[in-house]
Amino acid sequence: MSLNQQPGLLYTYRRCPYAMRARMALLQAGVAYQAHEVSLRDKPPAMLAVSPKGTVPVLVLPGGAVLEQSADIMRWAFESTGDFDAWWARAQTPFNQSLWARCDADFKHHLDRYKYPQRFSDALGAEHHAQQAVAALLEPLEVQLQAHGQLGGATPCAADIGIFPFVRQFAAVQPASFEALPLPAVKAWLAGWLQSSLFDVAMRKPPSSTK
Ligand SMILES: N[C@@H](CCC(=O)N[C@@H](CS)C(=O)NCC(=O)O)C(=O)O
Repeated sequence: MSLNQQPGLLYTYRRCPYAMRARMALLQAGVAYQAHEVSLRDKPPAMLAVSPKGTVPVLVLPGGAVLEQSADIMRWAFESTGDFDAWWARAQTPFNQSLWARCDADFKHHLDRYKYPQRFSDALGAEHHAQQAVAALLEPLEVQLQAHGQLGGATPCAADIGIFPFVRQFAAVQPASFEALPLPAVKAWLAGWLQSSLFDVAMRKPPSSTK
């Protein structure tokens, strides 16, 4: 951020995995932002005025431009600061792009049905969705992480922080079942991100928040 520029306004929800990946990218890129923690049940009219679709995160830039997809906020964070250390560029390999797409589509679909079986009228059952989620994302993730440690290679890239919040959510549904999975590299990767200062700072509660 240049010295005379105001920070952007980020509408966010602390526990939302899409908002987590956006906050982590902004922090990693060193982009200052003003966080506005929203209640998903009572979204601020000012947010809906600039982004009627009503999902978080939404970033309103000082010039008035609105970024309303988490991946767009991440890309903007890295590219507007020169993509130092190529965090964004290294996420653009065909493998990382395919894994990211699986995360946001199939994995999220099955994760929601595993986590909230009562919300979905679906006869397949939570265990079926857990297995499908593992096959869609965690197994290919395991192969990559066994070879390189991070999706960025030896060091992380935007795909690591883009996907990590969703794997965290999956692991938290039934921690004992997750621990029993034969995915040692995914578990080590997840543990590393959970202990990272980047995640710690991204999860700090705004002063007025009670959530
Ligand atoms: N494709 C969007 C998805 C964002 C999203 O679905 N966020 C959820 C919270 S985790 C949301 O705001 N849902 C609206 C609601 O619950 O009313 C993105 O990548 O930013």
